Amino acid sequence: MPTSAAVATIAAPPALDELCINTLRFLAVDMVQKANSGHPGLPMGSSAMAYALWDRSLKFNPRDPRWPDRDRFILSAGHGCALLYALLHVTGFDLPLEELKKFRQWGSRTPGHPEYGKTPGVEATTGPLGQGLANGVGMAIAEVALGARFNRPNHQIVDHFTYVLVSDGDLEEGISSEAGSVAGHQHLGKLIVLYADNHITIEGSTELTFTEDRMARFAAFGWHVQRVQQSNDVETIAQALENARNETDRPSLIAVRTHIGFGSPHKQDTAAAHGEALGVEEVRLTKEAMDWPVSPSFHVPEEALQHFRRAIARGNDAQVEWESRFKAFAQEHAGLAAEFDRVIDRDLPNDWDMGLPAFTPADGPMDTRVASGKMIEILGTRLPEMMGGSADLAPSTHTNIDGTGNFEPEDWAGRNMHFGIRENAMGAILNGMALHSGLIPYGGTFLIFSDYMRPPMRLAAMNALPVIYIFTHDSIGMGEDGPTHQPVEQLIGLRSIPGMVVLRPADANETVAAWRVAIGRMQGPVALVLTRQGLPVLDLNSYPAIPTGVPLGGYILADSPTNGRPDIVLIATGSEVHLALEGRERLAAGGVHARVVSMPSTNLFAAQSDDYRERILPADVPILVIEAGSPVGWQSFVGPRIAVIGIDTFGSSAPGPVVMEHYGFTAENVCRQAHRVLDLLKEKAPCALESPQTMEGSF
Ligand SMILES: Cc1ncc(C[n+]2csc(CCOP(=O)(O)OP(=O)(O)O)c2C)c(N)n1
Repeated sequence: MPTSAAVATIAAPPALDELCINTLRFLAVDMVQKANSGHPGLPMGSSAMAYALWDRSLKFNPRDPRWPDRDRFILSAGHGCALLYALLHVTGFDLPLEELKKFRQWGSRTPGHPEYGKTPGVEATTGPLGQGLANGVGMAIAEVALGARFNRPNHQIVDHFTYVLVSDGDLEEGISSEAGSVAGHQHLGKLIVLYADNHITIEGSTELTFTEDRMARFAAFGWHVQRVQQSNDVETIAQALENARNETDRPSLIAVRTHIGFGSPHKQDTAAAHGEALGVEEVRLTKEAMDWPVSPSFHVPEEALQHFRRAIARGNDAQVEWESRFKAFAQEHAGLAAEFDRVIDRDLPNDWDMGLPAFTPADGPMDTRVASGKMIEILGTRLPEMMGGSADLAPSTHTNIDGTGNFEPEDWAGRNMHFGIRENAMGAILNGMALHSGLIPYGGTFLIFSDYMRPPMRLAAMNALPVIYIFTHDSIGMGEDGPTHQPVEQLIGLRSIPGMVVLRPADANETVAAWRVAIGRMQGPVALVLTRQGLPVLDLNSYPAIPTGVPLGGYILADSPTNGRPDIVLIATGSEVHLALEGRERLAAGGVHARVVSMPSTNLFAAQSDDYRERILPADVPILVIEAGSPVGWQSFVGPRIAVIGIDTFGSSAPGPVVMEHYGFTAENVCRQAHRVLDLLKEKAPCALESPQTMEGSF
């Protein structure tokens, strides 16, 4: 068990630095203690290196957290977010001390892990380890790509660094190797990673699990690597950061030998400091050992605050200086400057979707992946901010934009990205590109391998990031490769991610409409699910509802001959729509009037009004669903009236019972919903449940 004597062996920084570092440390300790929940260890050990970065070099403006040329900082080890919140508060972001006191409570701006969009200054939602590091790679890619497009001689308007703070867990996750390899290969010299090398994870020492030479591993990826032995040695850490910035050809990893729970007499250097409050007594002992007032808690010494708050003037100066440079740039390159503003705001040019192709049956049969490829060609030419590629499947996913060149170290202006066979990193890199802003990122692979990129897709949905996925080979219809490559449960899996829009178009014309939805969606990811096999092209003269129907998720493609009440509704998606049309004809021959509803997106359909959905799927008409995928999820459309108490949004950070109650998981709500269903059945009325927690017809 380490003692306070062990603490004393670690060199102390000069007085003001030490005061500032301890301010961060004890704010984090007090936040976790007050919430009685969270992770004090990493903040306590990493405060000095975070301070070295934020105080000495990070370019940011607390009063304008979205300023385009700010440095990006990602806390990949999101569990240590008390440190980030402390930094944001003391440097003057709009995060009052009161918010720190509400750490992990319902409705606060200090959730249990950093959430993009909830807290000013938080650049990415992190917590799932490894993702933040790969987000950083995506941000660094965005920086060089935008630099290549917009910078001109004497006008460096895109010129910032991306910093990431990682823990052991981040580097243990496989995604760190995928992303590290991409960063090294691409020579992303402005990516700088600080590693809290504290030798401890949840189960104990890293000796249990993590014994390779991490420095050698990243050096092998092509990184510049440095070690700092003294975790509190601000000057040496600042010097290492300076070295890293001067190393322009390689990304940098700086391993700082930190000590989890630094300063805690009984918990420093133990896993006990990782994931629970220190405890009232240990907080007292730690504060006493480090000469910090035991009370009041949340103590911020005036001298430290004044020092930290210099960040406001510094940040303002940096931004003003950049704005004057941007003005000079705009004077010389007016069109380019306007274009820069447009892409940073993710505005679209007025005519971006004018004159998109209308395919005819003579063009078919056509795989929807091929139709998508044609759209990428067209849209990629109109929208230079589109940038993406595939995880080594571009010839199959049709994701390249011809004539734009490859994104590679020799040509960062290239827009065709070769992610290599690294789906997880691809997803997280796309997220980083979207978080950076200025690009419309997209990435493709076979639908089956979307499983490999589910973690970043979930985060894209949570962060409402406009990322586009192109998933081809979308069903057993892809054929010979067999069950390892034939997706079954992936469709419902994707649909079940709150905020994800999945579109599975039925032909080339629905694919055009699907791309229009994807590009037009400013917030939130879209998955385009496409066939490998050729499909007949639906004639727009016979099926004029396609362009307006697809954005609604589901629409009547072909109705019963009388246009009256159908005997049955056939719902189909993607390639199975053609089967439904054929079935409808055969049924008609036997006197059965069938309506074909094409439903490229259950997510979009579920978001339509009850009235619209009722019109498409009348309550008392039987339904047959045809989709070459798992039937799970369709029941809520096709069964008798069903009410579900479930969750169709992401959760919230607060004590468990509070969260459950807010999401409707109470006995009272069970009774209320049961009575509503009973009443509805009695009335035989169409179901119109309105509670946000009641997912009638959702997935
Ligand atoms: C993908 C993923 N798996 C598991 C976890 C749960 N988890 C949170 S922190 C952690 C490891 C803690 O070790 P380390 O990364 O070294 O952080 P430290 O102990 O220094 O705080 C784990 C397994 C997670 N957040 N993300």
